[in-house]
Amino acid sequence: MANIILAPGWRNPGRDVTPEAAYWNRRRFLKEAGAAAAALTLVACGARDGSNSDSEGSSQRPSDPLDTIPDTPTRDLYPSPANSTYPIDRPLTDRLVAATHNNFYEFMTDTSRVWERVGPFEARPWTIEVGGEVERPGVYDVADLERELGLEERTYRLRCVEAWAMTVPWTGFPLHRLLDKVGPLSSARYVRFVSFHRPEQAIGQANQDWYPWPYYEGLRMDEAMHDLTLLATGIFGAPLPKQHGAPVRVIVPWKYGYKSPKSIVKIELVRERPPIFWHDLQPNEYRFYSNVNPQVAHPRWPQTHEELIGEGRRVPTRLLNGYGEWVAHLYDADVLNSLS
Ligand SMILES: Nc1nc2c(c(=O)[nH]1)N[C@H]1C(S)=C(S)[C@@H](COP(=O)(O)O)O[C@H]1N2
Ligand SMILES: [Mo]
Repeated sequence: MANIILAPGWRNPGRDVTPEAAYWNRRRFLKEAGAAAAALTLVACGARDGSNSDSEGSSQRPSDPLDTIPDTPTRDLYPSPANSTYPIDRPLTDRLVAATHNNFYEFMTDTSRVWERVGPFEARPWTIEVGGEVERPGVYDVADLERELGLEERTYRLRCVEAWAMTVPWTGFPLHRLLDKVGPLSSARYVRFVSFHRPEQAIGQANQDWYPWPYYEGLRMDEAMHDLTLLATGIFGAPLPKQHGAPVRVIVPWKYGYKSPKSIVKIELVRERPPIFWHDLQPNEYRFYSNVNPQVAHPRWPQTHEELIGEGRRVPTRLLNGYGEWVAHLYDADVLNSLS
């Protein structure tokens, strides 16, 4: 990734935040614009076969942001009983606001339009491969895991490094239940997550080929085993809409949002600290730990405040996103007070 030119002034059309990808230089930007135009042309050609020809040119464009929930064999498990161990001090974000403000670069960098692009993505049925330093590696069907491990609802704050935040009820189970099931070996020190790679179903993977797809993330073993860390399969009492990471994603509420990878296909327990997608792209902006910390400014976004999406209200950022009572003991001052 040589020749990266920071373009702090560049903004997504119509957006009031600078996206994580603002390191694009003009050539890359033009490349995407060109590829997007080419893709539209292709789809527009398809439309001649009689499929609908709306302005997006896609016959698979959802008509509604909540029309993106895949057919789910475990629909009867939703809504699930609420677990209120972790109290919340903010009103819930509006469900439609959350479903139309998404970071999911596999589809599009414009957060307001991700939902329009997820139509072709086949999010069910779905399996996760769990392997590495475990006693019982295997390929697990998400629907089987939902039934076996038990679903519950937890309302968490989620804080994006772009300084916006939301408060939403996730449905899922703590990741430690799955890790206990597969039996971590004592050699397991970190957990590595990998998202899907399907350029034929995810237009952002097809036309932004400079990203090192698939998306990958990681946690330290104690972070992964912490009760706050969820594998989420639902939101607002229903299975996840595709733009939120259907059918299963990680949620780590005390870290910046990019530490919560969507639509994961692989969980691997490893000995060494795994590389992470955003750090590999911009090492001085994204670090492995990425704990929410108002005192540690990101090079492009001061982190002292955050905007509550849908409300437009700005509130002070809280250390560890307000979860310090439960996770501060995991870190020494070095980790907390550096960009990490
Ligand atoms: N696979 C994948 N996971 C991802 C992302 C992404 O682009 N791809 N974006 C991350 C970022 S930056 C944020 S803030 C959250 C946003 O989750 P939401 O769209 O459900 O609010 O997803 C995270 N998980
Ligand atoms: Mo984010």
